[in-house]
Amino acid sequence: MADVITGAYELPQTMEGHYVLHDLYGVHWPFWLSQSGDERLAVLAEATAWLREQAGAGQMRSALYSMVGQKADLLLLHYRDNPEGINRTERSFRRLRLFSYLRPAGSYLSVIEASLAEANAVVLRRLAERSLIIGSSEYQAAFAAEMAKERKVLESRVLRFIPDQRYLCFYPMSKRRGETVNWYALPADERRALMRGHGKIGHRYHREVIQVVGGSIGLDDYEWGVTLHADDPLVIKRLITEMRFDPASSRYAEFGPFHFGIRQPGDDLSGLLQAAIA
Ligand code: 76R
Repeated sequence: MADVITGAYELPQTMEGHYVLHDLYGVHWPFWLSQSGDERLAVLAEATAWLREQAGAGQMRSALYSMVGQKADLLLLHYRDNPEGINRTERSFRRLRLFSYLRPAGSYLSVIEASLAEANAVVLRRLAERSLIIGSSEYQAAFAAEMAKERKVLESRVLRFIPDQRYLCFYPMSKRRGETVNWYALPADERRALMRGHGKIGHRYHREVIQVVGGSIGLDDYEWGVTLHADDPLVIKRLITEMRFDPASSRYAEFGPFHFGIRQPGDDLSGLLQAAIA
């Protein structure tokens, strides 16, 4: 509570990387299916070439998912260096002939985020093992050198390519700001301890699930967009279930709608749109 009374609060330190757009569409199936085979082939050829160009050779900066359920038919996931890059991509998509056969089914903008708090704690622990005098210039130099290493590691995580696991689960979430339970009114130490607990659980899944957390305060309706990539759909279910019991989520998390998709091998739009015809 001291934080609240004095007004002295400590902001979370984060590092940001690529901007991310989750772009969801439904297909106007009757309209699409009423087109001649030639028209459909021409539309698909144009859209396929576009998607290939967007993905970048071997880079996975854009990827296509076939979505399960009625919320959407397809998801285009884009990673770009800045909002302009995202905006250029969505505008060029709207100019494709394919676009007239689609209906918007939602979008979400975020920027990949990593917490510097954990890196900071790791470095402090590492320095504690060396016999340096805290505050000395030697200590400060060692701290700076170790932090630079940690930043490099974090950089590779926030400036990453799209993971290519078969399944994707995407949902936006916020931390609760209620009158009795309020994440943002917690002292920084408590927030850090809760996130450490969260990270510990998460880390047990790190071989099976790639988590990409996009910060979206000021960018979209919730505070984060969480994307989980895995080859086993039930591991995603298990991980989210376990998180629900962890206080960082059980007390403080609020969730938006969930979206579940299957990676379309080779970003094959034709496969996705023609499969329903066969
Ligand atoms: O980045 C790291 O690996 C450090 C530890 C870590 C942070 C800081 C971490 C680890 N997460 C962090 C931040 Mn996460 N995460 C979620 C969800 O469904 C729910 O209940 C919540 C949705 C899941 C499933 C998940 C999984 N994480 C965050 C943040 C930012 C919050 C903030 O800063 O206040 C959110 C919103 C969030 C949400 N988390 C992990 C995972 C997994 C699997 C890991 C381990 C990653 C690894 O070790 O490779």
